[in-house]
Amino acid sequence: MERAVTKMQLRDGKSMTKNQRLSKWVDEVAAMCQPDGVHWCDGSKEEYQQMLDVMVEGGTARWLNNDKRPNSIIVRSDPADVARVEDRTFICSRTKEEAGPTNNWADPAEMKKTLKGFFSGAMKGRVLYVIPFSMGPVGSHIAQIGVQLTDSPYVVANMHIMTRVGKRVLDVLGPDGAFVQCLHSVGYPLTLKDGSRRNDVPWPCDGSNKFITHFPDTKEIWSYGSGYGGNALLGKKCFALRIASAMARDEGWLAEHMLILKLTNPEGKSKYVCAAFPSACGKTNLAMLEPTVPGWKVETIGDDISWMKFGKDGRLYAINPEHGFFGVAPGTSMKSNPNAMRSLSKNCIFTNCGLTDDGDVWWEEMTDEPPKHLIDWHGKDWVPGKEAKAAHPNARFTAPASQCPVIAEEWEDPNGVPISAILFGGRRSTRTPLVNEAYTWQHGTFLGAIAGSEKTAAAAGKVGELRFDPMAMLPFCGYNMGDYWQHFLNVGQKGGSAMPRIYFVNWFRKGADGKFLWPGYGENSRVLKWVFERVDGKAAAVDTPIGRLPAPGSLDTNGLQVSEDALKELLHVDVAGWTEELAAIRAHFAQFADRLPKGMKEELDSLEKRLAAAR
Ligand code: OXD
Ligand code: MN
Repeated sequence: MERAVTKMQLRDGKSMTKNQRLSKWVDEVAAMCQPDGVHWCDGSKEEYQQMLDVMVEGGTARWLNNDKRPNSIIVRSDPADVARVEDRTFICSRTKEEAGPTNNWADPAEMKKTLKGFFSGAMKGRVLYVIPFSMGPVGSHIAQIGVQLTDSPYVVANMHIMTRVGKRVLDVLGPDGAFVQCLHSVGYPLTLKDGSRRNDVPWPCDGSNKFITHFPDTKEIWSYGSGYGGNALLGKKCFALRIASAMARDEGWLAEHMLILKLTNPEGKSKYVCAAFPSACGKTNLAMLEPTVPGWKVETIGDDISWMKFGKDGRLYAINPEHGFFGVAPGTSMKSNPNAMRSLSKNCIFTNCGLTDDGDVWWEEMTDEPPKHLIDWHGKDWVPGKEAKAAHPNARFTAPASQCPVIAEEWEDPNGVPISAILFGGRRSTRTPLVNEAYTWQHGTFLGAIAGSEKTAAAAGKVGELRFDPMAMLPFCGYNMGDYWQHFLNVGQKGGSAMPRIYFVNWFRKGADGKFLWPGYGENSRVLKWVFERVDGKAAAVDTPIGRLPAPGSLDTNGLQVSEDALKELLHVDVAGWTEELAAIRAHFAQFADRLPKGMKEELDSLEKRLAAAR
């Protein structure tokens, strides 16, 4: 296969910046990785189109039918490169303790030495792209700048959608502005160390040598061997969560794995809510929800990440650091998330989805009736009933956020939006009620710290066993989780009564028959309404050992197709079950030893006492 990239006009963009540190770093990386050329990205539409052409000409992508999905491509990855690789993800802080028991740690100097071996000559035969990007509206005081160096046109195109790229970012960076260094290579040089040459492949990667490494002390990311999603689009999980969480700890703000939504009541009053759920628990669906409660409106600010800083009024203001949606495709449909489907109508990148005979995409559950034939994500013929999936379960769409029909007009406000409530959630079939309000910020931090999901039959381990995923940050916290909880408590102390209220929600409780008790999706607006009215001091609640639950009649059930018994069960506090769970919480906390905040111990003891009193 000939390299289309040689036909590209490369831009020597050194003159685009006066930032010496940046120019020097690009030179150093070029000397180490030995690309054929260097291209500085200006972030223009033309450049984006050129990247798509490069991918199509090089065999990485193909155009979808322009009448059905204008200006959109489909890409198939190597089957050895389909998801984030948590076991190959490292936090290289000074000490192992700083990374904590929930992260893989590696010594920073050792890791750099190992990686230099892999990166040397890694870009031979390729172009090194320099991508200056802003996480958050360019110039916002909450935003941060990064520069990604990569040899992947797929990454360049995705970064164009997911972040704000180009010259305007360098202008804000100025001669001595700070930026996060994000170095990436797919790890597939076209000239090998012994001098032999090889042809390019549609999805170059190094399937057996992946390293997703973070250096929080020097604010660097080095990612090698994978071209997929969170491993390769370094602005997202690597920067906006792992590195940013460590920056937030040092600087007194919050970098969270949370959607941001705007909720408006029938009187036209709006509040902003953040919500953290583990991956694949419906964050994108909640962020774009169509309420079933008449007169209420949900609009989207972000679907995955929230950066929050204190405003002059002492409240927490959030921005969405991203510029697009990198969502899981399977399961997304006009039923589960019509606004996501509408966001995908054009200008999108689809990865590992099925390709229909009329040149469109399809994935499991997209429509009730599957197409009669398609080409699956492996490039093979697929017909309904075939055991193999048409789309990989982690198939993704990359879509500009501006295409979402319910994007809030203030989604790019550089000052962010003031947050009234934070929801934590997980996937629990028992015990955890539909909604539960924390008594205090400290109690809410505790509820976030014990968030988790039950293992399903598909995963290793005992079915029903709880996997704690504190604040949905387990794979994304860039430092010791115990210190992270302490930071959460410190921020709460600083904000005092101006802090958002904290809630725990669970859409996944099941009845004795094993069926979900709550219909979810648009009906979740009933819970959002209760939260809104609690913050407004209008909805009533009852105190229980685990927190404040909706008082009888305070949750709007008008028109809801759920039986009285199911509702009772959804709001029932299972004192015996929670008492049983205390041991698991103690064991979860014990791993943090002396880094477990005193406030967390206090909350656990108080919970135990309240449960004992209720027995
Ligand atoms: C994501 C994730 O891709 O959480 O957003 O895995
Ligand atoms: Mn996520």
